[in-house]
Order: sequence, then structure tokens, then C-alpha cells
Amino acid sequence: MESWNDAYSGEQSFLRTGFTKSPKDVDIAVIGIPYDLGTTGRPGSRFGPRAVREQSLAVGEFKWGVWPWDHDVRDKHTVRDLGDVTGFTAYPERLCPMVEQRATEILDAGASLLSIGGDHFVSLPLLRAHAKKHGPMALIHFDAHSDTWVDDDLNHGTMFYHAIQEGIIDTDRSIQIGLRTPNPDTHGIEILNADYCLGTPAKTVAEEIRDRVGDHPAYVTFDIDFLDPAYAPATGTPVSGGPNAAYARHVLQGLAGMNIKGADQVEVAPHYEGPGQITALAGATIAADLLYLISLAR
Ligand SMILES: [Mn+2]
Repeated sequence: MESWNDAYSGEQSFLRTGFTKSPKDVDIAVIGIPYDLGTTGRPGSRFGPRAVREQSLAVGEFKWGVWPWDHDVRDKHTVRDLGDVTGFTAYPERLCPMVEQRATEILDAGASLLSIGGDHFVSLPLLRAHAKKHGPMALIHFDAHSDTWVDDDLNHGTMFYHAIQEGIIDTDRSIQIGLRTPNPDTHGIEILNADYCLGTPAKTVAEEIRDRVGDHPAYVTFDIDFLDPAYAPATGTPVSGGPNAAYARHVLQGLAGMNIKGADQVEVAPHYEGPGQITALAGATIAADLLYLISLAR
């Protein structure tokens, strides 16, 4: 009799892809980064990777794949969960070197990388590792906030400013989607704000992202607060007036075939959930879509 692990039982690797330590012979590695010392508002996203992994067991329950993709990404590529990068809670200054080193190991082994945060600051060391391999990245950034505040502080509202200063983002090929907070300096990045998105079909937004990025090596970063708090209440800095989860997924699905080298899904802080773990469920679903985008680019 074929064994079947129900979503509520068994081990909790992302999409039940199985835990391993080494990136050897892995096509796409998934890591968690349980860090929230970069938050400026409500903390708690250190619990994000665990919550997203748990909900991913339901998202990935079907061996035919994730709706509406026409195949199972786990049949096409060897996907493994490499666990969490940890050991920096009392030493936040260790976060960047530790994450960059682990990401570099994974990329040097020939694997692609999907990361689960953690607050959004974790994208900085991840981008550093990707830029070392691919050169300055086109950033495709879903968020209610620009995260490009001009500030020497290293927090989850400034890391893309620092990435721009370091030259690891190609601003001419980068685009931010869903912004709905004051943003005095765009740094030359194209912005499709939340009001624009709400009046524009997802398909059109996806086409505009494609036009901006072209076939340049791209990194997708998805802050769960891109979604309206009705669909993602459990996050550090929610902002009303955003798109819903279906819209976000339609935009992501419209990016299939782009040259997406890596991605992260960040800012799920599960202790602010109401009933139903809807934020972590949205995070897990979007992370699965990101996995498909990385797979299709390989
Ligand atoms: Mn944000």
C-alpha cells in the first residue's frame, strides 16, 4: 500500500522535499533565515521559516504539483530543504557573513536558492552572494515599502539602499511593485505602486516587469506585506490598501520563463495571525510559486 503523509503529520521540510545539509547534487536549495533583529516595527519574523514550512505541507500535499502549474516542480528538479542558517541571534553582526557564506556555498555547488525569512534585511547578504556569481542583479521587488531609505542604519527599511550603494543591484533593470508608503527617492528604480496595481490587470503588470528586466539575471524578493493586511495580517509593518493573494500569484505566474536566478519570501511573523494561519499559508504558496519560477529558469 502506498504511504501518504497527510499535511498534518510527518517531517516539516519545505514542500516535503526532504532535509539535507550539503548542496551537492541539489538543483534548487531552500533555506530558512530566522532573523528579525532588523525590524523597525513589530518583531517576530524569526518564526517565519517554521510557520511557512508548516503551511507548505498543505500547499505541496499533491504529488501532481501546485495549482495552477501544469507539473510538479519536484519531478523536474532535485529540490531539497537545507534547513536554517542560525547562530546569530545574540550577534546580529554575524548575520551578513553567515548568510552570504552559506548562500555562496550553495550557488558555487551549482544549485539555485530560495530563501524563507526572516525580516527583509536578510535580502542584503543574499543579494551579495547572487551578485558575486551573476553580476549586478535586476531586482523584482514586491512590497508595501521601498526599503531604500537613505540611512547608514542596517535594518529592514534600508537594505536596498545599501545594495544600490554596493552596486549589486542594476537599478536600470529593477522594479518595485505594490508600494504604498512615502518614498522620497526612487534611486532610478521603476515603481508600480499599489493603487496602479489595483487598477491594472495582473497580466499587464507582469508584462511591464518583463519589459523592464528583459533577460537580465534577476532576483525576486517578496515581502508578504505586499498583500493587503486582510490577506496577510501577521507581518511586522502591515499597510492597508494592497492587492490580494490571487492577484500576487497571477503577477508571479506571468513571470514564467524570465531569467530568475534566485528568490526570497520574507516578513511572515506568525504570532500576529488570527485564526487560520492565512499569512503563513500565503507565504508558503507564494514561496512555491517562486520555486517554480526558479525551476523554469534553469
Ligand atoms: Mn515591507
